[in-house]
Parts: sequence; structure tokens; C-alpha cells
Amino acid sequence: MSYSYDDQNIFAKILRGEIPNDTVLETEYSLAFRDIRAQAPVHVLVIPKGAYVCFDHFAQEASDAEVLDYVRAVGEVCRMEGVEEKGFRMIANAGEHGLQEVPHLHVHILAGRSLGRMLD
Ligand code: D5M
Repeated sequence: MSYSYDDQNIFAKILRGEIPNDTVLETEYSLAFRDIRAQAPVHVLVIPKGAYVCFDHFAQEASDAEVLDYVRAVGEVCRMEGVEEKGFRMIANAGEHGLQEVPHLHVHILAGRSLGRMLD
């Protein structure tokens, strides 16, 4: 599958500095910021700075350096937010059925309360 990236999406605007954000961590290739509609006491979004729609797009086209930076950024946010002790959930919504609202790859990191069971 090939992907076309909409550079008018809200995270692209955040990356260009056109919209403010509450940054948690910025690295060479990644940015983490607080979700504007927080669903838990900790709700951080981690995005690659590159123009990738979803994980498949990222896995196909990102450089090894970008992938490594992104994985490490997710881990570092977890450490910074202290979510490992009580636990947390990571979610990446993708596409129409995944109800992905913003078409720029992002992982949600949710923590700070019991998150309920999603899958039986
Ligand atoms: O989730 C997209 C998420 O992006 C949703 O939880 C709200 C969040 N969002 C939307 N606009 C902003 C801004 N401007 N700052 C921070 N967070 C934002 P999805 O997985 O695509 O459904």
C-alpha cells in the first residue's frame, strides 16, 4: 500500500510551529506532547517528525535512525512520566476502522488510572 501525507493535518502544523503544544520531550526525529483531550492523568502523544501517516508507512520509509530515535523516545517518555511502576497503555489508532483522527503517526501513552479492559 502507498500512502499520501496531508501536510495540513494538525500534527504537521504543530511540527511547523504553527500551533502551540505542551512538549514533554523533543529529540532529533521525534516529538512528544500532552494530548489536548486527555483521557487519563498521563496522556502523551509521541510522533515522528517525518511525514508518516501510520506505522506501516513509517516502517517502510523511515531511516533506521528515525526508527531508533522514535522507539527510544517512547521509552524515555514512559520513564519521564513514571508510568512503569503502576502500568500504562500504548495505543496507535490507524485508518478508518481504527478511528484515526489525525493522519500523522502517533502513539498514545495513557497512565495514572486503571484503564479498564479493552480486549477479552
Ligand atoms: O487521536 C488524535 C488525538 O490528538 C486526540 O486524542 C486528540 C489529540 N489532539 C488533537 N489536536 C491536538 C492538539 N492541538 N494538541 C494536542 N493533542 C491534540 P487519534 O488516535 O487520531 O484518534
